[in-house]
Amino acid sequence: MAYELPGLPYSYTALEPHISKSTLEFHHDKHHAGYVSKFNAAVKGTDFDNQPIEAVITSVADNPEQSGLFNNAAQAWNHSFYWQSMKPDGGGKPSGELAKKIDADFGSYDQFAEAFKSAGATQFGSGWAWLVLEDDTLKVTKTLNAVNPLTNSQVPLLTMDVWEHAYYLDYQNQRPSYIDTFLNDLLNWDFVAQNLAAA
Ligand code: MN3
Repeated sequence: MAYELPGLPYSYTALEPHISKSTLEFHHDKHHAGYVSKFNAAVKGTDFDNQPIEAVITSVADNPEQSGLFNNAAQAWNHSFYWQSMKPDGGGKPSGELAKKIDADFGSYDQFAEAFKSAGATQFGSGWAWLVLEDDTLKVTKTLNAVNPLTNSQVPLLTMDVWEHAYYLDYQNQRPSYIDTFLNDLLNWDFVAQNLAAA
């Protein structure tokens, strides 16, 4: 059964001026769509054909012979998760139970923000920054290329794409500016809270 490309959870102009319509059109309609169609082609006829995409990702993560299937499955999943990690008028500090959990596990919101910025800025080349839950504790991590926390038995709560295609049209080589904007204007804490509650 083919995995379907999910639509964006907002309009193509909804994140402007922070992320342009042009970026979302290329990023969703070309990059994300490309991963989805390559994943569907790679999984077709294999033992994984009818499995949930998360099961495919964790099953083939450690098998170098399945790297094509892994990379496209993980990138299809990562992008779906990334769209939901942003919202119009997002960003800033979380509230309620989530704010308390951030304070308890990082010391303060500012310490979380510094850790997240650093993860995104220091991921050399292409990859992702994440907020995850591991053994009931919040952690910030970064991953290379398509790798995601599902392969480390961590629960993903939030992600930020730091591949150049995520920000180059709007920020050129200024990755730190994109990261600041993600934290201040885009981050969807409702999605984080929902993932934490389900964990
Ligand atoms: Mn991307």
